[in-house]
Amino acid sequence: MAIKFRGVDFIEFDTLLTDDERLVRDTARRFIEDNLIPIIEECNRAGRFPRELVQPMGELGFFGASLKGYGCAGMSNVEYGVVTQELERGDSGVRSFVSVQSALVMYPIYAFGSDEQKNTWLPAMQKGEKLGCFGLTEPDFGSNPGGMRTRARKVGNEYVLNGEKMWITSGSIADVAVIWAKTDDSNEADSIRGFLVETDRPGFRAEDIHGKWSLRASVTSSLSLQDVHIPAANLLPKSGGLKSPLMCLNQARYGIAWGAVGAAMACYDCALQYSLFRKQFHDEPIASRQLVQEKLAWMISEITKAQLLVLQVGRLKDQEKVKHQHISMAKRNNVWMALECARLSRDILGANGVADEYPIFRHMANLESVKTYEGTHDIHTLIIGQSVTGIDAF
Ligand code: TGC
Ligand code: FAD
Repeated sequence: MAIKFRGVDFIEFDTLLTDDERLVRDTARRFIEDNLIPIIEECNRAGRFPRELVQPMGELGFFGASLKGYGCAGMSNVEYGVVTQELERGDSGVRSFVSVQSALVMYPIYAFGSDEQKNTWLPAMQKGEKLGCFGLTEPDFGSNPGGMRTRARKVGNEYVLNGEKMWITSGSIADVAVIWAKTDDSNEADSIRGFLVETDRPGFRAEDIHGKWSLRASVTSSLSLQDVHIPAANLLPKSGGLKSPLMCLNQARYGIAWGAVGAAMACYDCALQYSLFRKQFHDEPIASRQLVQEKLAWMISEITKAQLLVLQVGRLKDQEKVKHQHISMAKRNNVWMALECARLSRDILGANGVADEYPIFRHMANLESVKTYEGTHDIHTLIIGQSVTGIDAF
């Protein structure tokens, strides 16, 4: 039984969006409906990233969408947000790919790069001709990236990089890796710097992580750098300190906060439609039962609150007033909300909820990763806690 997504808007949320924002949202929605929905279950089963969508997504301006110049679409943050919402309504792995390309690779080149680096990479990345990955996490340093062991040693006019990065989205399909490493030629506080490492350099290896039950349509790899020589000009000159990668994470976490709303909408709308045609007891739809209605009411209430939260964060971002703790609240709340919606929706579908004829279980499994990456749920709890108390409890 195919269920077609109808959109989710309980309190005329659309009236809070401008005409341009709705147009961007509707364009992304149509693209996902026509191009991703028909193939995503097959990709998920096969553990295949739908690479054929990269070029069309580039043509629609999805990569580096909120950057200005270099062929980028120059969207507002809210417009970029509604794009990530629709991407993740399709699949978190596809949204992940776009987040990494845009927020974690193009953004640091844009914010910390030299003119030459920007001209070399941004126009090609905007079109999807070149792909990127972001290497921060290491096998022993996930939530605490400041402890990283990867080192960049200055030797003449080169840097020599050594280290291991783990759980890197798009690692083995990337042309360039943004690698965060400690240097010995800066003071301790600023010693973490970003480097552009072309992935065909000798000593660079990317190996895919297999056996994931989550984000199966996304490539996840481990990276090994053994005496990788890069020109000193590959250093991102304006990067300095842990703050630099954290600034990139703010961009990506913001997109995730919108994306999670998309995943929740997909699950809720599917469960609502199913509950109206699935009949049990007295030949009546399960939607007529109070316990089922309670689940639907919970979901639509939480989705609505999440929409308002992320829209306000987006408006603040567009006014350059957003703080990183605002983004943490939106990421933490919205991903948690989406995972709860996925679990409740799965339950409403009964046995059908575990089949990939419906999108719900895939979203649920994907959201388990989304809850962990870009700062776990609990790390964002501590970021909010630090913000309101002034006390660091990490
Ligand atoms: P701490 O001493 O608190 O901070 C170091 C410096 O950074 C500043 N800062 C921030 N700046 C900008 N944005 C933020 N969000 C910032 N948070 C902190 C801070 O003010 C300080 O500045 P300064 O001038 O004093 O030097 O650092 P800490 O070592 O105590 O760690 C803080 C903590 C735990 C919040 C941080 O390390 C953290 O966020 N951990 C989570 C790690 C994480 O999110 N990793 C993500 C890896 S990438 C990924 O998952 C991609 S998934 C891809 C996909 O979407 O598919
Ligand atoms: P840990 O840090 O070991 O945490 C384990 C548990 O301990 C969590 O519940 C955590 O909340 C808790 N914990 C840790 N510290 C504290 C504390 N102080 N107080 C209370 N609880 C605490 N990284 C990249 O750099 N680039 C990528 O592209 C990327 N893509 C990813 C894709 C996928 C599919 C996944 C799953 C991860 C990806 N990551 C990426 C890594 C991701 O950012 C890390 O997994 C995440 O930051 C958590 O680190 P960890 O897995 O090492 O968990």
